[in-house]
Amino acid sequence: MPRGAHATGSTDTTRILLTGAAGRVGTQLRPLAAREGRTLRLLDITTPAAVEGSGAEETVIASLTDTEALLEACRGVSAIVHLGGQSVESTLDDVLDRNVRGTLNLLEAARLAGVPRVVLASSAHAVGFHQYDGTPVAADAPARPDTLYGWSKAAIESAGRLYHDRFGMDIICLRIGSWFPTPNGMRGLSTWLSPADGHRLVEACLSCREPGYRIVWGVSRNTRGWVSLAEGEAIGYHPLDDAEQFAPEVIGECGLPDPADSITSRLGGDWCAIPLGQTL
Ligand code: 15L
Repeated sequence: MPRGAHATGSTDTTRILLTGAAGRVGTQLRPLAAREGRTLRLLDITTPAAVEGSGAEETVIASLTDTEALLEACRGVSAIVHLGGQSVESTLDDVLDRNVRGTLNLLEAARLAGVPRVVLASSAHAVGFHQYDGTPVAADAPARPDTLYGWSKAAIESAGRLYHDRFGMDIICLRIGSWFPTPNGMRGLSTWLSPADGHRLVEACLSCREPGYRIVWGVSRNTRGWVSLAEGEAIGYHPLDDAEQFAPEVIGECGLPDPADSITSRLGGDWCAIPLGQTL
């Protein structure tokens, strides 16, 4: 095992650090991840709102740039679910500070505090330029970012690889499609991750034995899906939801895509054509 390594195989989920806990996905996850005997330590730059159904929680108000606060926040947790940072396209400074530096700061704090497992929220936009051609896109398809944001997510994945290879930490990167209560438009029929499946995925990441470093897709079992579910199934993620139930409504609203428009079958959709580095 590499120098400074932590033991792998941890399945203790009694105290979990959740970064970005006040954000959209963090807020959806909190009540789902609540369980007897588990405390969620919530970290964000703003106070997370009270959420019905959430369980035992502790709050840390801190930025991903505050290395001392991150180290304190990492002490005594058995795993980290890292959702924090920039979640849409923005300036180079924003994605560098909030995603690249922020994630490296967190990984270093996790290493110093002896946290054996970190789940990193990556994104479909890290591979947004891949085109679906009828064969499911593998979870570890090479990075093909569609934006600076997508590039920063690819950098996060590689930062995770560094911390796994150097220190033996378990690092699971989630290429999250579209985590929303319902599919967000036509592309969402292929990329949707229901909150319930998002929760199933996080629990699989927390409880699987000795994952090492891996990348898995964060999508539901969508009839029109573009990506491979095999890598997720290998760690016990068995999605149950399918965006197809929303298809009539979505197609009614958006109309069918133009098959001649190649953007519509790229994983990143119209993010492949938005101005680079402009805040959405
Ligand atoms: C993402 O990575 C974003 O964080 C989220 O806001 C959605 O835009 C999602 O991708 C998506 O592509 O639907």
